[in-house]
Amino acid sequence: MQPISRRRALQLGGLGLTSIAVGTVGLTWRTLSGNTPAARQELAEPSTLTSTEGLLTVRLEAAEGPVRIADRQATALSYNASLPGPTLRLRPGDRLRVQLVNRLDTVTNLHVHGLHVSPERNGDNPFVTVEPGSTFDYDYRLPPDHPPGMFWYHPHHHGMVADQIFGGLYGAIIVDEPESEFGSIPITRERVLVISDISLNAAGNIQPPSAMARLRGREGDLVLINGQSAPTLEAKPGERERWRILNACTARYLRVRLDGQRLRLLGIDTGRLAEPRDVEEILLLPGNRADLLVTAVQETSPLLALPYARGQVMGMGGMGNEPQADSTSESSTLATLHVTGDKATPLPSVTTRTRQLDLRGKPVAARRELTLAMGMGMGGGMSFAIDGKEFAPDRVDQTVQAGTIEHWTITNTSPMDHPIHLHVWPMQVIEAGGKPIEQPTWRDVVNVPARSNVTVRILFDDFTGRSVYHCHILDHEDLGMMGVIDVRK
Ligand SMILES: [Cu+2]
Repeated sequence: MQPISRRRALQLGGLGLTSIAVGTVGLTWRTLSGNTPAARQELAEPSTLTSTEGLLTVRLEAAEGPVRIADRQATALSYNASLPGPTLRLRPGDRLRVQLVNRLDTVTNLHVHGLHVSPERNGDNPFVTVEPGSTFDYDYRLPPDHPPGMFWYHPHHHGMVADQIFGGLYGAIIVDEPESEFGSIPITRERVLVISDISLNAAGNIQPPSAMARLRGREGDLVLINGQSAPTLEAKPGERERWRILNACTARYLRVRLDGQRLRLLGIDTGRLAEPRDVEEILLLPGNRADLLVTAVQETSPLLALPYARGQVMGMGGMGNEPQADSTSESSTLATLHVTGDKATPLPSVTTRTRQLDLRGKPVAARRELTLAMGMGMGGGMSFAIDGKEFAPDRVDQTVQAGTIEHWTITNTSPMDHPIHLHVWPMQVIEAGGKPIEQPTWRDVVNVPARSNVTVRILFDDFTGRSVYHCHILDHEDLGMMGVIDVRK
């Protein structure tokens, strides 16, 4: 039997079926997963695989099967039977070889999100198809000047992406600072925090989203951190931690707060800010990562994800059984940080400075205007398009000259925000809503707010080949909001 969704339950409640609805809703994975403080677990990290002598060779087996989620046995998708998959730790100049084994009953492939590597052949090629029961050998070569940061891997086969990531297929990649800079940030410890969301029914199986949830971009009713539900972290007063936070959610925007402690942002997505910046809140779009210094100050702080209003799917009255609700996520407690014990010996202060590349004022080879739109499609369904076209793998939408800088203005005519992601080449955001940004930021996922626009500059420095740009609300990408870029010599 299909368990009744909470919204559906509310509707049934309105029809006088409250007792039935409540009875069913009581039996979800979330309520079974013990939310009492005694049941809370310490945060555990995914296993880490580190390169040696410039090489990391990994076998990733994608399969459906038993896996621990929120401290119980569920049935989901995972790499190597763990959710998240192993963390891959690299240095600039390294070679990463991944043997992807597809034990799923659907096609898949692998994308290394944010890595600046070749998109051709068995590199970061989103056009590869790995059939069920077969394997594919990926070979990624990081340039010696690859920026440090947190990146991640996940499937990217068009039409399958949202289901496979929501189901549990993701893992972190960390590119450390080059040897010469290692140790430049004194810390007590480092933590990898992979945030994801999922919906499971009472039996612990994945709950597929409704048609309307796909249009909005599905948000799971469980928000996980390293596959756990609201775990605890401990630190001594004065300790300084480096947190690498990934938003691996399929569509959920995360407004992350940790009130009471001191937060300094080292970078978002790729590379580092010119210098650490004090922050109170970080907005992480789906796919974004934060490199954050946390200095323990106060006794206890919840790590919160506050609601973010992504807008509405308009003109969809009569579609599906659900009311026309907007896409504002609920507030959730991701974890709790307990600061206890004796005061730690103070660490040397952070003096790190980095020179950031600035593409403003540089010669631009081409200016492009891209338009993200939602509308009624041919068959009466909703269409998600870029420049009026849905994704077609054999059509090239943007041809770019390698070795040049381009200036892209991306306009969103729809009533929902869309986070735009370009593979391989990071974007420097220079304008938002037509106004220049004082301190331009480097991102590989950029928010294009509802009925607004952003302007970015992109350095197509070295790699050639075909790749993609798309909305990182992965249901929208699967529904067609993706284009093909071809960078040629
Ligand atoms: Cu979108």
